[in-house]
Amino acid sequence: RDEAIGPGAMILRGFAPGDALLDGVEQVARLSPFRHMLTPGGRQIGVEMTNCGPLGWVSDRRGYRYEAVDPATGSPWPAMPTDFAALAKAAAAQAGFAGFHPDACLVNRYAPGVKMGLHQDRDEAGFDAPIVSVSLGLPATFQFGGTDRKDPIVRHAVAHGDVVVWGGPSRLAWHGILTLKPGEHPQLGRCRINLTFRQAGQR
Ligand code: MD5
Ligand code: FE
Repeated sequence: RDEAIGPGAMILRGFAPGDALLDGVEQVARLSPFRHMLTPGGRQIGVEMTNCGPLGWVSDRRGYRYEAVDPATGSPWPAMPTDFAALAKAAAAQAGFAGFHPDACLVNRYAPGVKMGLHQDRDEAGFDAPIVSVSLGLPATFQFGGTDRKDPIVRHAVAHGDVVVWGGPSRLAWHGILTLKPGEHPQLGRCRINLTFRQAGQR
């Protein structure tokens, strides 16, 4: 069931108890609602975002960074639900990365028609720890390249409950999500949610 997709990168199909995580998403979003952030260039990001845990990823005209306080509420981000953290640690361990302690969980929400363009994740204080990504709701297609922008891109389908772990040489790989296709998920309706766990702060 586990599928290596690159050096240090692995898809764990159905590893997450998808339905059981939806309560946590709802509780996080009640305290720190989903919102469209602005790029440094002043454009709205199509994916709606919120965070939980000690640090949250934010973007505005001043740039991309991690913050302990939600700029929309003025309060700390909601606590990371204990089952979120346990799942992320178990997935990292299963992929060969023991000792993963996420301090940030970015929650991305995609409506049909929304995509995330190719990028690298470089806003964290270090790149030794892996990133753990949990897909919920509508299926999507990951684009996964190499560490060089010109490396070939391969596509992988990800569905409700799939977990992907990106570590080692794949930690700085270029990646993105193709435009979400229309559809209706039994639990989540017309959306896809992705939980992205990171060690973002200084260790
Ligand atoms: C998503 N989110 O489905 C993806 C899942 C993000 C983001 O990309 O930055 O919020 S995380 C996929 C990922 C993370 C780190 C490295 C790699 C993929 N990779 O090497 O391909 O909303
Ligand atoms: Fe990313």
